[in-house]
Amino acid sequence: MKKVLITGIGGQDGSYLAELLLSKGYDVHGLVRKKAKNNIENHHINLIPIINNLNIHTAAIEDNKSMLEIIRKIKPDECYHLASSSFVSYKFSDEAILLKNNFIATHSLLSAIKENSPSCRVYFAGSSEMFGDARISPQNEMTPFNPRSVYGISKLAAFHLARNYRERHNIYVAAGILYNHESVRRGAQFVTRKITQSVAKIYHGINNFVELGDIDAKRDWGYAPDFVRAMYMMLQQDTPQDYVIATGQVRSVRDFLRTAFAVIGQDYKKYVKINKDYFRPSEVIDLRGDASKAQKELGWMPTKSFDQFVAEMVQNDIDIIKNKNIDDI
Ligand code: GDR
Repeated sequence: MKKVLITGIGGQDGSYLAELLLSKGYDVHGLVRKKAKNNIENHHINLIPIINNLNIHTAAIEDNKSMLEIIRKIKPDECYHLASSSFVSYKFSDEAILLKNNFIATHSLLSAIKENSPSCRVYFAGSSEMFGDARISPQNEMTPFNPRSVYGISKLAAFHLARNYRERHNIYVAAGILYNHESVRRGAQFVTRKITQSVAKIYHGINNFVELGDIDAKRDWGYAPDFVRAMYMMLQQDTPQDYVIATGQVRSVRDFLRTAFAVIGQDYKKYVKINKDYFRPSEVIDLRGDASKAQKELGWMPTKSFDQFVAEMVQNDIDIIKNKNIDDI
């Protein structure tokens, strides 16, 4: 039985990956922060249905000593490093946290693997934000990086570190350069879920508008379970490599609104308020991924269309409210 460690197991991607690997017969270990361990219901609701099949460990991943200990104890065959601060913030006060959670933590994990489980295959979660204000579109694995946010810089620094461990220390590390990926498990701070939750509240008559930033901002949005499958595929290759995972189709927040409101038969224009506070200072321009390497070498293909997963997200949020006591909302 293969052993796997997933950092950030409680998040959108981590929980889908845990389900996928359980279905493949893995012994699944997950890392969560201390305060989450005894309160899975509140912190990691997505893990509740599978919690009895998981081995949950606590550690501050940026702390090298505790990571050395955890890796020595588990000795995983595969490790998916998904824990990170994932919200793209431009606030000065968040910069040090982003660097600690995205860069220092990656160093702590990789060095612990090198010391205590050097044959472990590692997946590193890179991001399209590493391309930032890309000069070429669509972007592929050869496109120069040009990050425009400290988030993108922290991910790119960790990406270089991962490559360095691969080339200098011979550790099997594959990196996914993942574009935005959404699902019913997406956090409410991201624009897609913010919109689908608002549509559901409008449908139930609880709210009558949604407040957003730049609705002409564009993204290459895919379906999270498809992207998680690509992570698994990357670690099954003979040689570790880096892959762009994206749909290649760009849509605006406005397109997302139009599609989501169409699910309840409404015109989004009646319900949207623009709030300048949500605008970002150096918004990236044309992030469109070219996943042809992953398609050719991994045989990866997305399974769900934009319209399909937007409808699924709206319906899910409508059902959540329907099944809740109105006082809980
Ligand atoms: P992103 O996702 O920053 O691309 O990072 P997010 O959903 O936050 O933003 C997408 C776009 O929507 C615009 N926008 C708003 N965004 C939010 N959050 N709230 C709003 O009210 C709003 N109005 C407009 C944003 O300006 C942006 O253009 C995601 C994360 O998952 C990262 O971890 C990951 O690395 C990248 O995708 C790829």
